[in-house]
Amino acid sequence: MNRELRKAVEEGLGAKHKSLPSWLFYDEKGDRIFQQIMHMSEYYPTRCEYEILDHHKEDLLRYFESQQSPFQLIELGAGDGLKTEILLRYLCSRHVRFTYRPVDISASVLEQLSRRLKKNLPELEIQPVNKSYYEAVGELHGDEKKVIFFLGANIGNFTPQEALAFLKNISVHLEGQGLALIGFDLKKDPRIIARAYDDEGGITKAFNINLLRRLNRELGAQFSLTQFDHYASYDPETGAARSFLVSLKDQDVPIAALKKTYHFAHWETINTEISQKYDLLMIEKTLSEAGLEIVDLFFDANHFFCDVLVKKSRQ
Ligand code: AVJ
Repeated sequence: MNRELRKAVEEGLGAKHKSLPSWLFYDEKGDRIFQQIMHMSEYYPTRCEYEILDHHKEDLLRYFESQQSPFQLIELGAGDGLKTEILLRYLCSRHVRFTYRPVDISASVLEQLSRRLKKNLPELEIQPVNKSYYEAVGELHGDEKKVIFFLGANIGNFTPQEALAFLKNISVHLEGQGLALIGFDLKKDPRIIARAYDDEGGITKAFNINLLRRLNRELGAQFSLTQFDHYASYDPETGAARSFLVSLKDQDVPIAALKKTYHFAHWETINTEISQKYDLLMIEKTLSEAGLEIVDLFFDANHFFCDVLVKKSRQ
């Protein structure tokens, strides 16, 4: 983990336009701040997807059952799994035979999830996987039928090109009767999106700045947490919402574990996240290029968010 971390930081801060990968957000404190984000009034995606899963649980069950159980329900980037719990509860109440395999890069969030589910749904068979989803997808095998969940607009952290590559990889693992349910955050009033990534209460700012605190702790970096600000932008043409840390002065920051010092010019930025928004045309095009066929589309009442059920296309 530490090697990966060092490599990511070295690459990102060594680039002409500095960046840090968004998986760095999720240390213990970052997990907690993200849970706060999910409860913010400005952050609509969680509520929308909650609504979708709740309203369409019968439909989803029908699709899952049309193939014979038992199946593996693999959730990539499960996080605290609160949304998925609605569906898990429903599947358990219907005595559907499946194993739930939540995959997450954060050990602490997985731990929390497993503990809660063991208590709330003792009959659920659960096998947590503490890995990045790249690793987890690479290790998918076996003949057992798979239903892959990639919810919460996690796919938005990829650029559209990266998303395509990732989906191609998923399609390889849907051989046979596999299904995948993928969450896409949709283009909407740009002001609503802008607010979701720059809330009044400064929680998203704290989330972004926490990344520097993590580098201070884990790599012996000396970032001053007050000398960087949070800035979020949304481009309604491309659908890219992007987050930055902005250097508030000309400064040099040593990072002990890398034996390097990085220079930040006044107003220089570090791009820390992309949260890509899609329209239906982009979704259809991306999925079909990835070799996936749409089985069904589920929306919330506002059409802010969309969960798409796909299978591998024939041919
Ligand atoms: C967890 C990637 C879905 O991009 O909306 C929330 C993370 N970042 N606020 C998103 C996030 C800032 C979130 N995802």
